[in-house]
Amino acid sequence: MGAVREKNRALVSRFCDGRHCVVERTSFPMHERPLPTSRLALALAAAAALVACDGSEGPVFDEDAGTDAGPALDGGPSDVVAPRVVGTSPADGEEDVALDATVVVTFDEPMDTGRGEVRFPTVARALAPSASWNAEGTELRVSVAGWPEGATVSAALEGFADLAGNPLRVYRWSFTTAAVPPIVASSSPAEGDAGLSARIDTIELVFSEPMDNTAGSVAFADDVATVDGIAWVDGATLRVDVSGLAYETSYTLTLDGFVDRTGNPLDGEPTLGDGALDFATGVDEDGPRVTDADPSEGQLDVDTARVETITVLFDEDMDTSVGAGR
Ligand SMILES: [Ca+2]
Ligand SMILES: [Ca+2]
Ligand SMILES: [Ca+2]
Repeated sequence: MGAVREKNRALVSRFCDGRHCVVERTSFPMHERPLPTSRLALALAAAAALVACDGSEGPVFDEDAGTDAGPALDGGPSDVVAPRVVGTSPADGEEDVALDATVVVTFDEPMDTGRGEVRFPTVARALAPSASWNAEGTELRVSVAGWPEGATVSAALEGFADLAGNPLRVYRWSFTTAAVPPIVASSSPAEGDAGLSARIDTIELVFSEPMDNTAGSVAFADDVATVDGIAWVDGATLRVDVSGLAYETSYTLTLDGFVDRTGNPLDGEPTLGDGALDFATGVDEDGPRVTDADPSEGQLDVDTARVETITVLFDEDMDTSVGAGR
């Protein structure tokens, strides 16, 4: 059986606006009528407007890198076929996209690398995108400073054209980024530290990402010591003021209600093992410290005639069988 081949006719049209020319070939079966000229002109005018658009929002690629090289007006084979996108990464509809993912767009032919704009209209924050082409001009890579978490990102290609100036139709797709729970990246003392001084009065927790600084609380299990207060040093670092620690004692500092800035709860497993910071103090190797005296250190207006007693306070119980004041 021979294949039935239908004859086609083609209508080639050119529209120029002084800076740009658009050439479009419309083919249609012999038995059909071509698109009415008025409708075709409208469609091409819209395409020409896209080519001329300089993209005042979002990343704009170097306008000097290319020229409007339309096909030759007289004679010779010329490219009148619009370029197409043959693939994107992330793909349309892809989920759980890594927050450092590079967007890669592959075209079916070499493109004018001086044109075009990739926009991410649903992303509110600045992405600081940087774009680069492969040597053939068929693959565009866009890196950003980091996608927002758990977000649907819409992407749009606007103003792209092939080497002959044939515009790419506006191309849109979307993907969803991963939600990443925060973890405690490090702490001081660290999980499992032992032999520490009981003089610890500050615990520092460093999270893996900026946190919701209005959420979260810490406490010592069994109230064996006191949390005097917490303060965020920066968005990801929490200082915990503590007191009342004793020597040769194990402590468990529990963390509750901490979430990142998109509401993902803290994953306490990776660093803390069980979601709580465990550490232990060791034997007393700290020399006693004077915490107060009367008259006080450096006091200038002491009436020596009236001072009969000098009082010195230490920070711990002392061996009272040794020591003398002179
Ligand atoms: Ca082409
Ligand atoms: Ca997160
Ligand atoms: Ca632990």
